[in-house]
Amino acid sequence: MKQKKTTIAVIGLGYVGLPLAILADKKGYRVIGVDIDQSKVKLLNQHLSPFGDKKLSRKISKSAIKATTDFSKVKTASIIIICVPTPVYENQMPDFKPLENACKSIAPFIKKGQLIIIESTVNPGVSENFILPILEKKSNLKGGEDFFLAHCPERINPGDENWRVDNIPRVIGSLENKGLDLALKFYKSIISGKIKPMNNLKETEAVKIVENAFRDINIAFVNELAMSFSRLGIDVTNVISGAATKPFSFMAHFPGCGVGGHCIPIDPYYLIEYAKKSDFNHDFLLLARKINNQMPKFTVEKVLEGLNEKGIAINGTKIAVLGLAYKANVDDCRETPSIKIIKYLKEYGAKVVTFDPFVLQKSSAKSLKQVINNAKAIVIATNHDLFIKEITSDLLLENEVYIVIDGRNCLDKEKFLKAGIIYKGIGR
Ligand code: SAJ
Repeated sequence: MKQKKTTIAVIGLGYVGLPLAILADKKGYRVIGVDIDQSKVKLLNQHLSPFGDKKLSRKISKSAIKATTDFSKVKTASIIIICVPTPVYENQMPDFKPLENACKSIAPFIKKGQLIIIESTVNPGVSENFILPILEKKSNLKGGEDFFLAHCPERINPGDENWRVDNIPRVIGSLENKGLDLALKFYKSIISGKIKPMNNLKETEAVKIVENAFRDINIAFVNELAMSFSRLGIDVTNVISGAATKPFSFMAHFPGCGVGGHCIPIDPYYLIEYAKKSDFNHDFLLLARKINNQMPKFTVEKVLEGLNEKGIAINGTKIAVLGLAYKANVDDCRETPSIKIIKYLKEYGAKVVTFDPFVLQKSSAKSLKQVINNAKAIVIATNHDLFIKEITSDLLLENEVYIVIDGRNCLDKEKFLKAGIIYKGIGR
């Protein structure tokens, strides 16, 4: 007799929820995907990807995920996994509205014995003090007894082919042991990476914030070095590569035109704001954020320097910004530094044109040739493989472009300098 498939419901079919839903489907679960975006649901039920990711499209075409906007469908699931975004407002305060709405939408349909897992990134205390009361109130059930609540912070790394949702190690915490056991059993059934049980929800919530704040402060460290070494005439990327020969106690990070994405520039603010409630100021985390937020302006200063060396005023001059996505070879523009670079250039009166092969719908030019045509300077804001391959000194000279600002230090500086092109990197 064929064993009945366990049904799981994934709430939020974005960069986190969709890969998880596809993986669970592949591992033999019956998967219901719930999203508020009707167009995304329609595409998925036609086995089409709502994202540009070709690999994901192929996996979707082979999956049996049932997508819906109807939250009542979660009542048939044994496990409900919430993977909705947790952005920050303009003032960097955490915006829990998507998470609150998701919890309020599923709560009326929670059944006894169900396990609810939060994958969204939240600061310590949110699962117990914010999410649990919503679930209990709207379901008239008791968390930890009638239903179980666990937290397993997402660790998706968009574009990474080595570390994927099926093999990235995870941490899990819960209100109590039964929930922890159920969650461990689920994740061990779909993930080959190590699954580490934590002592409680707060520790688990803190893990994700700490791992991303770690990255943010390390990027800020090299960004500050870049601004300092830029004045000292020292190539910071060579120095970092030298330091990286030390086989222990050093982890290379690299300076750039800014820190984007849905995790790194956002997660530290969760801890900064939460700690304030206990009258503690994370001065160091905040300083790192300020340094990283300076980088788009620093990049535009390099544009001004380059134009100045050619005696060109920026006002009315065409500047090509290459790259809108926040990191290489993805189409995600959340918190992308490019937006600030474009804003500052426009404030100086530049005529800005943009091109990103992964984000064509937002690009003002539709090809590399078009964006470079008649530009007096180009700014590499995203180190897409295409740019590294196609942006050569010959191409620039053919188009009479004599200034290149390499916001990701991804081009061969020496080649451009030899060709008589003004090359300015970030700290090199
Ligand atoms: N960046 C730098 N210098 C660096 C590394 C990154 O300026 O040395 C910039 C990138 O250009 C980008 C931003 O920082 O604008 C974020 O880059 P990222 O490589 O950290 O990419 P993310 O945002 O996709 O980070 C994810 C995170 N994964 C999760 O949150 C689950 C992060 O924890 C990972 O450390 C990161 O991938 C990774 O290691 O690639």
